[in-house]
Amino acid sequence: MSLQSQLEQLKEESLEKITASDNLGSLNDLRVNLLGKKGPITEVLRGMKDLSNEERPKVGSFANIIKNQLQQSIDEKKVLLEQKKLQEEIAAESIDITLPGKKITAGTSHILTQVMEEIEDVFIGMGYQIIEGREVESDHYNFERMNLPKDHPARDMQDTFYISEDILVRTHTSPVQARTMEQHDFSKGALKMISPGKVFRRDTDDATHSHQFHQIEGLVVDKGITMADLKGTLEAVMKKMFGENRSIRLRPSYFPFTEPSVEVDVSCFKCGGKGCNVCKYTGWIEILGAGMVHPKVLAMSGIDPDVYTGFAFGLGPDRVAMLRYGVNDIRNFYLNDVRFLGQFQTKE
Ligand code: 2U9
Repeated sequence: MSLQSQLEQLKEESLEKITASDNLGSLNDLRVNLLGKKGPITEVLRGMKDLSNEERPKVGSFANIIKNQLQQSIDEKKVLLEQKKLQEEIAAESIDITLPGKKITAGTSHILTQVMEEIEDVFIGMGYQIIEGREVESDHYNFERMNLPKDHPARDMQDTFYISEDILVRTHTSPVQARTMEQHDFSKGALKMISPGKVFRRDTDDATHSHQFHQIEGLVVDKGITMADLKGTLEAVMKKMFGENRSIRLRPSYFPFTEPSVEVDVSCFKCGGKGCNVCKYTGWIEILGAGMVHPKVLAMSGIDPDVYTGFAFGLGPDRVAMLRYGVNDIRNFYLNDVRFLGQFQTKE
């Protein structure tokens, strides 16, 4: 058999082996065996010494062509086998995208923050300013300016934590209103404000008392403000907070900083007034304290009570949240137990 035929046959056999190779390792072995120094092509070329000068270069170049063809075929096969290997690896490592993902629990704002912001929105809609003020106050603004002079019996109900003889943590948010009143420029219009925030009292904590709780107090001062404004405003607010079908009733009361003073009840949002566990079978829920700002309180803030009048009110967001969500212990709001707090997802 001529060398050329041998080479041709070798080529065919080698191509078959390359085609049959099914992994990169065996393909590499094949490359070393076929094209290496001890390979069959080199072996066949050893017989070239017996050829004529004319034949030798022809066979030589034919052998090179075959070597190049085999090299190319091996390279192509290598690419295929690498792709196949990659596919197998991907298949083995693949993620099942149909599996449910890990749930990320998003935080929520505290339920009291949610309730307070909702109430603030009602007042913003009615043109009120929101003023937060300070939590550490002076005896002067917290008590004196609210018509609670030293030794006034109502101070007993508002004992608090003292930083010094005259500096304390506020017992209500009223000092914010006293500070705002003395700054207000009535030539620019009525004073309409609410002050939401933390307040503190020296109380023994139980299901309905906490030494720290929240208030939202409101104040409107202008010429000609009457009890009718108080009633209309609070009725509108209660309807926005508890539903359009709500009504309110006023009962006489006493606060040192308002005269006359009233307690405000709202008809029960659960039973509509028929009587149920929420309203303790009375049909009414006690929700606000209010009154016309005491003339002395106006005067102490530099406002002439013969020219200006005002109404004020206070409500407890803790109580609103307890009623609305059926929370029977105020301390839940302050224990920071996420099993409790996590139940109140922020409404978007
Ligand atoms: C100024 C003048 C008067 C604020 C008022 C109440 C009645 C009241 C309580 C409700 C539940 C406090 O949160 S609570 O515990 N508040 O009953 N608050 S009138 O009167 C003011 C405030 C500021 C200058």
